Amino acid sequence: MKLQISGSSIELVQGDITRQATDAIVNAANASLAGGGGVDGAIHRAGGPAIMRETRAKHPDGCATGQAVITSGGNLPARHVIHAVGPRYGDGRRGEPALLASAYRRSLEVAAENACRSVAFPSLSTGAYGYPIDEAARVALAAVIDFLRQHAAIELVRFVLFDETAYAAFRRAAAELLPDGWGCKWSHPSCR
Ligand code: AR6
Repeated sequence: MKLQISGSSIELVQGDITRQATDAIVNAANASLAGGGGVDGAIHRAGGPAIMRETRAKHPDGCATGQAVITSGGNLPARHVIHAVGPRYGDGRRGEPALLASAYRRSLEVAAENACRSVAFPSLSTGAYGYPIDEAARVALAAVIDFLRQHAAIELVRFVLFDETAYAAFRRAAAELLPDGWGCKWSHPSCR
């Protein structure tokens, strides 16, 4: 599914973020940038040890929740990895939505500062960190739409959703947030 926001596009696809040839892919990292499971494990496995070496050298103090830092992409098709730290979900009243929105916004700011025009995101915080997928999808899309309305530097944001549940949640959120502006340029029957 493809959405148009000002001069930029948002794509929703189901797939594996490590295979994306965008200028940058975003990692769902932890605050110590220590590596882990989920997307983080997959990115370091596919990208090779150079990413962790650079992370340790450039960001020895880690990265606060809601923030993002950048490294090169090692062996990945993407040139850069942006390591973003989403919040662990508690009860939803501990600032989780603002921290999650910040992780998306900061990732895009860091991408723009590093001349990236296309960025692929996983669904931050919705695996090990337990953020409910429907709420997370709304926060993620709203944050990206807000950013793209104000900045022309990023031409493409692709959400790469690992499973059908996450993909469906993002599609529902897109239909809610942009009731007139969503649609698939390929017109798959399933996208109508
Ligand atoms: N491509 C795209 N999405 C993926 C992939 C992939 N290859 N693999 C998993 N997902 P998670 P978090 C989805 O747990 O919740 C790590 O240990 C997955 O289905 O990766 O932000 C870090 O080191 C889920 O929907 O990230 C942190 O300690 C989404 O990515 C912690 O987990 C996010 O799941 C971060 O937790």
